[in-house]
Amino acid sequence: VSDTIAAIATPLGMGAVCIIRLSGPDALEIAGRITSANLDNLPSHKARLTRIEEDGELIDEALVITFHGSASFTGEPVVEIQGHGGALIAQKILRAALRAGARLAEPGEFSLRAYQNGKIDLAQAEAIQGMIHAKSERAHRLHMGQLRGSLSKKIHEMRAELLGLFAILEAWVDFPEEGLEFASFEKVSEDIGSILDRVCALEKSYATGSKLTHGMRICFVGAPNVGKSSLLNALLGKERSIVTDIAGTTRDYIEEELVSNGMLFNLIDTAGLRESDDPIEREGIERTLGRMEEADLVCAIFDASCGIDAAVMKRLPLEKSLVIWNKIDIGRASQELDTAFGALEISALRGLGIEELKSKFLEIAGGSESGESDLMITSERHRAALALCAKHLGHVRAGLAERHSAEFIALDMRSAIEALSQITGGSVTEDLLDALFGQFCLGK
Ligand SMILES: Nc1nc2c(ncn2[C@@H]2O[C@H](COP(=O)(O)OP(=O)(O)O)[C@@H](O)[C@H]2O)c(=O)[nH]1
Ligand SMILES: [Mg+2]
Repeated sequence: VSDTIAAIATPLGMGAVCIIRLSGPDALEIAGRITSANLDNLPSHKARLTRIEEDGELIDEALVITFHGSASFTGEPVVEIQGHGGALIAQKILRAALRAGARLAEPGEFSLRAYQNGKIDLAQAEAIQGMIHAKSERAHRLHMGQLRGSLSKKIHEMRAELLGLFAILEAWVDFPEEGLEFASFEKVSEDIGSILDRVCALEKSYATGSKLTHGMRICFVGAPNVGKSSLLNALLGKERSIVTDIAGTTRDYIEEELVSNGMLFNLIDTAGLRESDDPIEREGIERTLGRMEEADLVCAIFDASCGIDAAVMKRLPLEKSLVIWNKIDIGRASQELDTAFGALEISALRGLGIEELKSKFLEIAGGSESGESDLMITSERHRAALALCAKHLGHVRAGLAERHSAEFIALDMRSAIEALSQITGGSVTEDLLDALFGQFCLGK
Protein backbone atom coordinates (compact mmCIF):
# COMPACT_ATOMS: atom_id res chain seq x y z
CA VAL A 1 0.00 0.00 0.00
CA SER A 2 1.43 3.33 -0.98
CA ASP A 3 1.20 6.65 0.79
CA THR A 4 -0.12 9.85 -0.70
CA ILE A 5 2.39 12.10 -2.42
CA ALA A 6 2.18 15.75 -3.41
CA ALA A 7 4.26 18.09 -5.55
CA ILE A 8 4.09 21.28 -7.57
CA ALA A 9 3.72 20.13 -11.17
CA THR A 10 4.33 23.46 -12.90
CA PRO A 11 7.62 25.39 -13.09
CA LEU A 12 8.17 27.71 -10.13
CA GLY A 13 7.76 31.29 -11.20
CA MET A 14 5.09 33.69 -12.29
CA GLY A 15 2.40 32.41 -14.63
CA ALA A 16 -1.32 32.31 -15.08
CA VAL A 17 -1.79 29.17 -13.04
CA CYS A 18 0.14 26.75 -10.89
CA ILE A 19 -0.78 23.09 -10.45
CA ILE A 20 -0.29 21.11 -7.28
CA ARG A 21 -0.81 17.40 -7.66
CA LEU A 22 -1.67 14.77 -5.10
CA SER A 23 -1.72 11.04 -5.73
CA GLY A 24 -2.39 8.14 -3.43
CA PRO A 25 -5.16 6.41 -1.49
CA ASP A 26 -5.85 9.47 0.71
CA ALA A 27 -5.53 12.11 -2.01
CA LEU A 28 -9.20 13.14 -1.85
CA GLU A 29 -9.29 13.15 1.93
CA ILE A 30 -6.12 15.21 2.30
CA ALA A 31 -7.17 17.68 -0.38
CA GLY A 32 -10.58 17.87 1.30
CA ARG A 33 -8.90 19.12 4.48
CA ILE A 34 -7.51 22.19 2.76
CA THR A 35 -10.35 23.00 0.37
CA SER A 36 -13.80 24.36 1.02
CA ALA A 37 -15.49 21.88 -1.33
CA ASN A 38 -16.70 18.42 -0.43
CA LEU A 39 -14.49 16.45 -2.78
CA ASP A 40 -16.15 13.09 -2.22
CA ASN A 41 -19.30 14.47 -3.83
CA LEU A 42 -17.37 15.98 -6.71
CA PRO A 43 -17.65 13.66 -9.72
CA SER A 44 -14.43 12.30 -11.20
CA HIS A 45 -12.74 14.39 -13.90
CA LYS A 46 -14.79 17.47 -13.08
CA ALA A 47 -13.43 20.82 -11.95
CA ARG A 48 -14.84 22.95 -9.18
CA LEU A 49 -13.90 26.40 -7.91
CA THR A 50 -12.94 26.25 -4.23
CA ARG A 51 -11.09 28.16 -1.57
CA ILE A 52 -7.79 26.78 -0.34
CA GLU A 53 -7.41 27.38 3.37
CA GLU A 54 -4.95 26.53 6.09
CA ASP A 55 -5.68 27.23 9.77
CA GLY A 56 -8.48 29.56 8.77
CA GLU A 57 -6.18 31.58 6.50
CA LEU A 58 -7.34 31.93 2.91
CA ILE A 59 -4.42 30.96 0.66
CA ASP A 60 -6.01 31.10 -2.77
CA GLU A 61 -9.13 30.58 -4.80
CA ALA A 62 -8.44 27.58 -6.96
CA LEU A 63 -9.93 25.00 -9.28
CA VAL A 64 -9.87 21.46 -7.98
CA ILE A 65 -10.12 18.43 -10.25
CA THR A 66 -10.51 14.97 -8.79
CA PHE A 67 -9.72 11.64 -10.42
CA HIS A 68 -11.39 8.84 -8.54
CA GLY A 69 -10.30 5.25 -8.16
CA SER A 70 -7.79 4.17 -10.76
CA ALA A 71 -9.05 6.44 -13.54
CA SER A 72 -6.03 8.71 -13.37
CA PHE A 73 -2.54 9.10 -14.79
CA THR A 74 -1.00 7.28 -11.84
CA GLY A 75 -3.68 4.61 -11.50
CA GLU A 76 -4.66 5.75 -8.00
CA PRO A 77 -6.84 8.60 -6.69
CA VAL A 78 -5.46 11.95 -7.85
CA VAL A 79 -6.35 15.54 -7.04
CA GLU A 80 -5.06 18.46 -9.05
CA ILE A 81 -5.31 21.91 -7.55
CA GLN A 82 -5.01 24.77 -10.03
CA GLY A 83 -4.13 27.93 -8.18
CA HIS A 84 -3.03 31.32 -9.36
CA GLY A 85 0.44 31.16 -10.85
CA GLY A 86 3.06 32.43 -8.47
CA ALA A 87 5.91 30.71 -6.73
CA LEU A 88 4.74 31.69 -3.26
CA ILE A 89 1.12 30.61 -3.82
CA ALA A 90 2.23 27.25 -5.19
CA GLN A 91 4.52 26.67 -2.23
CA LYS A 92 1.83 27.66 0.28
CA ILE A 93 -0.70 25.27 -1.26
CA LEU A 94 1.88 22.49 -1.33
CA ARG A 95 2.84 23.13 2.29
CA ALA A 96 -0.81 23.01 3.32
CA ALA A 97 -1.19 19.65 1.53
CA LEU A 98 1.91 18.29 3.26
CA ARG A 99 0.66 19.45 6.67
CA ALA A 100 -2.69 17.82 5.92
CA GLY A 101 -0.95 14.45 5.56
CA ALA A 102 0.72 14.15 2.16
CA ARG A 103 4.40 13.37 1.65
CA LEU A 104 6.56 15.40 -0.73
CA ALA A 105 7.00 13.40 -3.95
CA GLU A 106 10.40 12.42 -5.31
CA PRO A 107 11.23 13.54 -8.86
CA GLY A 108 9.36 11.29 -11.30
CA GLU A 109 7.39 9.56 -8.58
CA PHE A 110 4.01 10.15 -10.24
CA SER A 111 5.28 8.52 -13.43
CA LEU A 112 6.85 5.74 -11.40
CA ARG A 113 3.47 5.00 -9.86
CA ALA A 114 1.82 5.09 -13.28
CA TYR A 115 4.36 2.47 -14.35
CA GLN A 116 3.98 0.37 -11.20
CA ASN A 117 0.20 0.44 -11.52
CA GLY A 118 0.41 -0.73 -15.12
CA LYS A 119 -0.91 2.52 -16.63
CA ILE A 120 2.14 2.90 -18.86
CA ASP A 121 5.20 0.77 -19.50
CA LEU A 122 8.77 1.93 -19.11
CA ALA A 123 9.21 2.86 -22.78
CA GLN A 124 6.09 5.02 -22.58
CA ALA A 125 7.28 6.72 -19.39
CA GLU A 126 10.53 7.56 -21.17
CA ALA A 127 8.55 8.79 -24.17
CA ILE A 128 6.75 11.31 -21.95
CA GLN A 129 10.11 12.56 -20.79
CA GLY A 130 11.23 12.75 -24.41
CA MET A 131 8.12 14.75 -25.32
CA ILE A 132 8.75 17.24 -22.56
CA HIS A 133 12.32 17.75 -23.73
CA ALA A 134 11.58 17.73 -27.47
CA LYS A 135 13.02 20.74 -29.27
CA SER A 136 11.98 19.85 -32.79
CA GLU A 137 8.85 18.64 -34.58
CA ARG A 138 10.50 15.34 -35.44
CA ALA A 139 11.56 14.65 -31.85
CA HIS A 140 8.04 15.45 -30.72
CA ARG A 141 6.48 13.17 -33.33
CA LEU A 142 8.83 10.30 -32.52
CA HIS A 143 8.10 10.42 -28.80
CA MET A 144 4.38 10.89 -29.36
CA GLY A 145 4.43 7.65 -31.34
CA GLN A 146 6.35 5.90 -28.58
CA LEU A 147 3.95 7.20 -25.96
CA ARG A 148 1.06 5.82 -27.95
CA GLY A 149 2.77 2.46 -27.81
CA SER A 150 4.42 2.05 -31.22
CA LEU A 151 7.70 0.91 -29.73
CA SER A 152 6.11 -1.14 -26.95
CA LYS A 153 3.94 -2.97 -29.48
CA LYS A 154 6.95 -3.89 -31.60
CA ILE A 155 8.87 -5.11 -28.55
CA HIS A 156 5.89 -7.18 -27.38
CA GLU A 157 5.53 -8.76 -30.80
CA MET A 158 9.16 -9.82 -30.94
CA ARG A 159 9.04 -10.96 -27.35
CA ALA A 160 5.95 -13.10 -28.00
CA GLU A 161 7.69 -14.77 -30.94
CA LEU A 162 10.77 -15.43 -28.83
CA LEU A 163 8.61 -16.92 -26.08
CA GLY A 164 7.06 -19.27 -28.62
CA LEU A 165 10.50 -20.43 -29.72
CA PHE A 166 11.59 -20.68 -26.10
CA ALA A 167 8.70 -23.09 -25.50
CA ILE A 168 9.99 -25.28 -28.33
CA LEU A 169 13.48 -25.30 -26.79
CA GLU A 170 11.97 -26.26 -23.45
CA ALA A 171 10.10 -29.09 -25.12
CA TRP A 172 13.40 -30.33 -26.54
CA VAL A 173 14.82 -30.25 -23.04
CA ASP A 174 11.86 -32.10 -21.53
CA PHE A 175 11.27 -34.59 -24.34
CA PRO A 176 14.62 -35.09 -26.03
CA GLU A 177 13.32 -38.16 -27.88
CA GLU A 178 10.22 -36.85 -29.60
CA GLY A 179 11.17 -33.16 -29.28
CA LEU A 180 12.00 -32.68 -32.94
CA GLU A 181 8.37 -33.24 -33.77
CA PHE A 182 7.67 -29.74 -32.44
CA ALA A 183 9.90 -28.09 -35.02
CA SER A 184 13.16 -28.63 -36.84
CA PHE A 185 16.45 -27.04 -35.82
CA GLU A 186 16.49 -25.31 -39.16
CA LYS A 187 13.06 -23.80 -38.74
CA VAL A 188 13.81 -22.51 -35.24
CA SER A 189 17.12 -21.08 -36.40
CA GLU A 190 15.42 -19.39 -39.36
CA ASP A 191 12.75 -17.84 -37.13
CA ILE A 192 15.39 -16.56 -34.73
CA GLY A 193 17.29 -15.12 -37.67
CA SER A 194 14.22 -13.16 -38.69
CA ILE A 195 13.77 -11.75 -35.19
CA LEU A 196 17.49 -11.01 -34.95
CA ASP A 197 17.25 -8.95 -38.15
CA ARG A 198 14.45 -6.87 -36.66
CA VAL A 199 16.27 -6.42 -33.36
CA CYS A 200 19.38 -5.24 -35.21
CA ALA A 201 17.41 -2.89 -37.46
CA LEU A 202 15.77 -1.33 -34.44
CA GLU A 203 19.12 -1.00 -32.70
CA LYS A 204 20.52 0.71 -35.80
CA SER A 205 17.62 3.18 -35.80
CA TYR A 206 19.25 4.75 -32.75
CA ALA A 207 21.77 6.47 -34.99
CA THR A 208 18.98 8.47 -36.60
CA GLY A 209 16.69 8.50 -33.57
CA SER A 210 19.29 10.02 -31.32
CA LYS A 211 20.18 12.63 -33.91
CA LEU A 212 16.51 13.52 -34.18
CA THR A 213 16.10 13.95 -30.45
CA HIS A 214 19.42 15.21 -29.22
CA GLY A 215 20.26 17.01 -32.43
CA MET A 216 22.90 16.14 -34.98
CA ARG A 217 26.26 17.57 -33.98
CA ILE A 218 27.79 19.43 -36.89
CA CYS A 219 31.31 20.76 -36.51
CA PHE A 220 32.75 23.41 -38.85
CA VAL A 221 36.46 23.10 -39.35
CA GLY A 222 38.92 24.72 -41.71
CA ALA A 223 41.90 27.03 -41.95
CA PRO A 224 41.58 30.51 -40.47
CA ASN A 225 39.58 32.99 -42.57
CA VAL A 226 37.82 30.50 -44.82
CA GLY A 227 34.46 31.71 -43.45
CA LYS A 228 33.50 29.23 -40.72
CA SER A 229 32.03 31.89 -38.45
CA SER A 230 30.35 33.61 -41.39
CA LEU A 231 28.68 30.31 -42.27
CA LEU A 232 27.45 29.76 -38.71
CA ASN A 233 25.91 33.22 -38.76
CA ALA A 234 24.37 32.67 -42.19
CA LEU A 235 22.75 29.43 -41.04
CA LEU A 236 21.45 30.95 -37.81
CA GLY A 237 20.34 34.13 -39.48
CA LYS A 238 22.02 36.18 -36.78
CA GLU A 239 25.46 37.52 -35.93
CA ARG A 240 26.43 34.98 -33.32
CA SER A 241 30.10 34.46 -34.05
CA ILE A 242 32.62 37.25 -34.51
CA VAL A 243 33.64 37.64 -38.14
CA THR A 244 36.80 39.54 -39.07
CA ASP A 245 39.45 39.35 -41.75
CA ILE A 246 42.06 38.79 -39.04
CA ALA A 247 43.11 35.14 -39.02
CA GLY A 248 42.69 33.41 -35.67
CA THR A 249 39.66 35.41 -34.45
CA THR A 250 37.72 32.44 -33.13
CA ARG A 251 39.76 31.05 -30.24
CA ASP A 252 37.22 28.93 -28.43
CA TYR A 253 34.42 26.94 -30.00
CA ILE A 254 30.88 28.26 -30.15
CA GLU A 255 27.85 26.02 -30.06
CA GLU A 256 24.37 27.00 -31.21
CA GLU A 257 21.13 25.16 -31.87
CA LEU A 258 19.47 25.37 -35.24
CA VAL A 259 15.98 24.01 -35.84
CA SER A 260 15.47 23.52 -39.55
CA ASN A 261 12.85 21.44 -41.35
CA GLY A 262 11.56 20.26 -37.99
CA MET A 263 14.97 18.89 -37.03
CA LEU A 264 17.42 19.95 -34.39
CA PHE A 265 21.06 20.56 -35.28
CA ASN A 266 23.89 21.55 -32.94
CA LEU A 267 26.24 23.74 -34.91
CA ILE A 268 29.76 24.14 -33.62
CA ASP A 269 32.04 26.88 -34.90
CA THR A 270 35.68 26.22 -34.09
CA ALA A 271 39.09 27.85 -34.04
CA GLY A 272 40.83 27.61 -37.41
CA LEU A 273 43.31 24.79 -37.88
CA ARG A 274 46.88 25.96 -38.47
CA GLU A 275 50.29 25.78 -36.84
CA SER A 276 50.50 28.42 -34.13
CA ASP A 277 52.85 29.49 -31.33
CA ASP A 278 50.15 31.39 -29.52
CA PRO A 279 49.19 29.33 -26.45
CA ILE A 280 45.55 30.46 -26.50
CA GLU A 281 45.20 29.65 -30.16
CA ARG A 282 46.85 26.26 -29.64
CA GLU A 283 44.40 25.42 -26.88
CA GLY A 284 41.60 26.47 -29.23
CA ILE A 285 42.95 24.12 -31.90
CA GLU A 286 43.10 21.28 -29.38
CA ARG A 287 39.44 21.91 -28.62
CA THR A 288 38.64 21.91 -32.32
CA LEU A 289 40.13 18.43 -32.62
CA GLY A 290 38.05 17.24 -29.66
CA ARG A 291 34.80 18.63 -31.10
CA MET A 292 35.64 17.09 -34.45
CA GLU A 293 35.92 13.68 -32.86
CA GLU A 294 32.55 13.95 -31.10
CA ALA A 295 30.73 15.34 -34.12
CA ASP A 296 28.24 13.35 -36.19
CA LEU A 297 29.18 15.42 -39.22
CA VAL A 298 32.32 17.43 -39.91
CA CYS A 299 31.99 20.25 -42.42
CA ALA A 300 35.40 20.91 -43.91
CA ILE A 301 35.30 24.46 -45.17
CA PHE A 302 37.72 25.61 -47.82
CA ASP A 303 38.16 28.97 -49.53
CA ALA A 304 37.21 28.29 -53.14
CA SER A 305 39.62 30.97 -54.32
CA CYS A 306 42.56 29.25 -52.58
CA GLY A 307 41.86 25.54 -52.88
CA ILE A 308 42.55 22.71 -50.48
CA ASP A 309 44.44 23.35 -47.29
CA ALA A 310 46.76 20.44 -46.60
CA ALA A 311 46.94 21.02 -42.82
CA VAL A 312 43.15 20.71 -42.61
CA MET A 313 42.95 17.85 -45.06
CA LYS A 314 45.28 15.60 -43.11
CA ARG A 315 43.18 15.89 -39.94
CA LEU A 316 39.84 15.31 -41.60
CA PRO A 317 37.80 12.21 -40.66
CA LEU A 318 36.74 11.45 -44.23
CA GLU A 319 34.07 8.94 -43.23
CA LYS A 320 31.93 11.66 -41.67
CA SER A 321 32.96 14.72 -43.62
CA LEU A 322 31.24 17.03 -46.04
CA VAL A 323 33.35 19.46 -48.06
CA ILE A 324 32.09 23.01 -48.33
CA TRP A 325 33.64 25.37 -50.86
CA ASN A 326 32.99 28.85 -49.54
CA LYS A 327 33.49 32.24 -51.23
CA ILE A 328 32.31 31.06 -54.64
CA ASP A 329 31.52 34.73 -55.27
CA ILE A 330 35.23 35.38 -55.70
CA GLY A 331 36.68 32.14 -56.93
CA ARG A 332 36.21 28.57 -57.90
CA ALA A 333 38.21 25.48 -57.08
CA SER A 334 37.33 22.09 -58.42
CA GLN A 335 39.42 19.58 -56.61
CA GLU A 336 37.85 16.21 -56.04
CA LEU A 337 37.93 14.92 -52.48
CA ASP A 338 37.02 11.51 -51.25
CA THR A 339 34.67 12.41 -48.40
CA ALA A 340 31.61 10.46 -47.33
CA PHE A 341 29.08 13.17 -48.08
CA GLY A 342 30.57 14.84 -51.14
CA ALA A 343 30.91 18.58 -51.67
CA LEU A 344 28.79 21.71 -51.89
CA GLU A 345 29.47 25.26 -53.07
CA ILE A 346 28.33 28.27 -51.08
CA SER A 347 28.97 31.88 -50.30
CA ALA A 348 28.39 32.60 -46.64
CA LEU A 349 28.80 36.30 -47.30
CA ARG A 350 26.26 36.47 -50.13
CA GLY A 351 23.96 33.80 -48.70
CA LEU A 352 24.34 31.49 -51.69
CA GLY A 353 23.76 27.76 -51.27
CA ILE A 354 22.64 28.05 -47.64
CA GLU A 355 19.24 26.40 -48.21
CA GLU A 356 20.89 23.61 -50.18
CA LEU A 357 23.27 23.09 -47.28
CA LYS A 358 20.36 22.83 -44.83
CA SER A 359 18.72 20.24 -47.07
CA LYS A 360 22.00 18.35 -47.15
CA PHE A 361 22.10 18.36 -43.34
CA LEU A 362 18.57 16.98 -43.28
CA GLU A 363 19.45 14.27 -45.77
CA ILE A 364 22.56 13.23 -43.82
CA ALA A 365 20.61 13.14 -40.55
CA GLY A 366 18.17 10.73 -42.17
CA GLY A 367 15.35 13.13 -41.50
CA SER A 368 14.20 13.29 -45.10
CA GLU A 369 13.23 9.64 -45.08
CA SER A 370 9.53 8.95 -45.28
CA GLY A 371 7.21 8.62 -42.31
CA GLU A 372 7.17 4.83 -42.17
CA SER A 373 10.57 4.81 -40.52
CA ASP A 374 9.09 6.80 -37.66
CA LEU A 375 9.49 3.85 -35.35
CA MET A 376 12.95 4.57 -34.01
CA ILE A 377 14.57 4.25 -30.68
CA THR A 378 15.88 7.42 -29.11
CA SER A 379 17.32 6.16 -25.86
CA GLU A 380 20.75 4.72 -25.23
CA ARG A 381 19.18 2.41 -22.66
CA HIS A 382 16.99 0.88 -25.35
CA ARG A 383 19.91 0.58 -27.73
CA ALA A 384 21.98 -1.26 -25.15
CA ALA A 385 19.10 -3.64 -24.39
CA LEU A 386 18.64 -4.44 -28.07
CA ALA A 387 22.38 -4.99 -28.52
CA LEU A 388 22.35 -7.40 -25.58
CA CYS A 389 19.34 -9.21 -26.98
CA ALA A 390 21.08 -9.52 -30.37
CA LYS A 391 24.19 -10.91 -28.72
CA HIS A 392 22.24 -13.64 -26.96
CA LEU A 393 20.25 -14.45 -30.08
CA GLY A 394 23.56 -14.84 -31.90
CA HIS A 395 24.59 -17.39 -29.28
CA VAL A 396 21.29 -19.21 -29.69
CA ARG A 397 21.83 -19.53 -33.43
CA ALA A 398 25.41 -20.67 -32.99
CA GLY A 399 24.26 -23.21 -30.39
CA LEU A 400 21.64 -24.57 -32.78
CA ALA A 401 24.13 -24.81 -35.63
CA GLU A 402 26.61 -26.69 -33.48
CA ARG A 403 23.86 -28.87 -32.01
CA HIS A 404 24.53 -27.87 -28.42
CA SER A 405 22.23 -29.32 -25.82
CA ALA A 406 18.85 -27.64 -25.81
CA GLU A 407 19.28 -26.81 -22.16
CA PHE A 408 22.19 -24.46 -22.85
CA ILE A 409 20.52 -22.92 -25.84
CA ALA A 410 17.43 -22.26 -23.73
CA LEU A 411 19.57 -20.34 -21.25
CA ASP A 412 20.73 -17.94 -23.95
CA MET A 413 17.20 -17.66 -25.19
CA ARG A 414 16.01 -16.70 -21.74
CA SER A 415 18.69 -13.98 -21.54
CA ALA A 416 17.66 -12.65 -24.94
CA ILE A 417 14.04 -12.39 -23.83
CA GLU A 418 15.02 -10.69 -20.59
CA ALA A 419 17.13 -8.15 -22.45
CA LEU A 420 14.18 -7.30 -24.67
CA SER A 421 11.84 -7.05 -21.69
CA GLN A 422 14.05 -4.39 -20.11
CA ILE A 423 12.83 -1.91 -22.71
CA THR A 424 9.20 -2.01 -21.65
CA GLY A 425 10.07 -2.93 -18.08
CA GLY A 426 9.28 -6.60 -17.58
CA SER A 427 12.47 -7.41 -15.74
CA VAL A 428 14.20 -4.38 -14.36
CA THR A 429 15.95 -3.64 -11.09
CA GLU A 430 14.98 -1.10 -8.45
CA ASP A 431 18.25 0.73 -9.15
CA LEU A 432 17.35 1.17 -12.78
CA LEU A 433 13.91 2.52 -11.88
CA ASP A 434 15.44 4.95 -9.40
CA ALA A 435 17.98 6.15 -11.92
CA LEU A 436 15.42 6.47 -14.69
CA PHE A 437 12.61 8.21 -12.86
CA GLY A 438 15.07 10.28 -10.83
CA GLN A 439 15.82 12.26 -14.01
CA PHE A 440 12.20 13.30 -14.32
CA CYS A 441 10.87 16.65 -13.22
CA LEU A 442 9.39 17.09 -9.80
CA GLY A 443 5.65 16.63 -9.98
CA LYS A 444 5.88 14.47 -13.12
N1 LIG B 1 34.03 37.12 -50.54
C1 LIG B 1 33.64 36.40 -49.53
N2 LIG B 1 34.15 36.63 -48.30
C2 LIG B 1 33.74 35.87 -47.27
C3 LIG B 1 32.78 34.86 -47.43
N3 LIG B 1 32.57 34.27 -46.23
C4 LIG B 1 33.36 34.92 -45.34
N4 LIG B 1 34.07 35.88 -45.96
C5 LIG B 1 35.02 36.82 -45.35
O1 LIG B 1 36.16 36.10 -44.91
C6 LIG B 1 36.70 36.70 -43.72
C7 LIG B 1 36.83 35.64 -42.63
O2 LIG B 1 35.54 35.21 -42.26
P1 LIG B 1 35.29 34.43 -40.91
O3 LIG B 1 33.86 33.97 -40.96
O4 LIG B 1 35.71 35.22 -39.74
O5 LIG B 1 36.25 33.18 -41.12
P2 LIG B 1 36.72 32.09 -40.06
O6 LIG B 1 38.05 32.52 -39.56
O7 LIG B 1 36.81 30.82 -40.84
O8 LIG B 1 35.69 32.01 -38.98
C8 LIG B 1 35.76 37.82 -43.35
O9 LIG B 1 36.28 39.03 -43.80
C9 LIG B 1 34.47 37.48 -44.09
O10 LIG B 1 33.70 38.59 -44.41
C10 LIG B 1 32.23 34.63 -48.76
O11 LIG B 1 31.40 33.79 -49.01
N5 LIG B 1 32.71 35.42 -49.75
MG1 LIG C 1 35.93 32.21 -36.93
